[in-house]
Amino acid sequence: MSQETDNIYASPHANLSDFRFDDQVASVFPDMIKRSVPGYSHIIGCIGILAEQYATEHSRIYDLGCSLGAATMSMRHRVSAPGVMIYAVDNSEAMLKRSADYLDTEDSPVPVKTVCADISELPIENCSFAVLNFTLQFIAVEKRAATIQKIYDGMKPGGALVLSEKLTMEDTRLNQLLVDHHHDFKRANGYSDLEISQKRQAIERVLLPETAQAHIDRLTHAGFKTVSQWFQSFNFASFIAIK
Ligand code: GEK
Repeated sequence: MSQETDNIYASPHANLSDFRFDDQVASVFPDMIKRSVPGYSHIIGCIGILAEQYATEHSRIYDLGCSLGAATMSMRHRVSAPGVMIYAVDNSEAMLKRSADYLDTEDSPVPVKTVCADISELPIENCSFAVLNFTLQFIAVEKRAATIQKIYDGMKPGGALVLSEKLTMEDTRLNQLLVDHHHDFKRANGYSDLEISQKRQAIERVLLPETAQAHIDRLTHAGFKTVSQWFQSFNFASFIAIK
């Protein structure tokens, strides 16, 4: 993976435009996400462990909003069921182009098909395991229920979805506390106050967090029988939903 340092917001931007997954972001993405999302590497490792458990013979795994393919690579290292194909999907051409560069360097018996598509419009079929690792938060709130429903409908009984998201807390004081601690985390990882505040402004109209309960309700309403939050670090969490 690229070792380029994220300094996109290090100097003042006169006109801050909305955050986009363009070539500049793709070129620093591994550094950006590790320094910005508490628990990211742990979640990526656990996604591989879960995929190994849930992937069944001749089924599909979907990595939805795959970016550079970190979750795909983690799953690829562990899945042993025969005939599994991983669909690594993203609507950013810049991300997908770089993901193909990384994935092609690996020799693995688990084939990966990269797909440039909007996940809210992608057909899902024969799925045993799906991953939405910090992706649903970028989809318009009114499209989220249909997206989750489509994943459920295309999933085999016993299959599972991992959904990781930045959260907002119902309690406004707790919410502010966790936002502050997240910024402490970023500062401890070398981001300046200017970088933190410019990134926040750039992303606030693009990344729309919801409460844990909103996610649990949506997953349950789609039909998932078992829904559980299995991870949280500050205001970042991950859920597993089993059909
Ligand atoms: C990881 N999962 O490293 N359709 C497809 N892709 C989308 C859409 C959409 N509608 N909206 C956003 N994306 C990755 C990290 S990053 C999270 C995911 C973050 C894509 C977008 O292009 C980007 O690559 C990804 O979702 C979100 O495990 O940057 O906070």
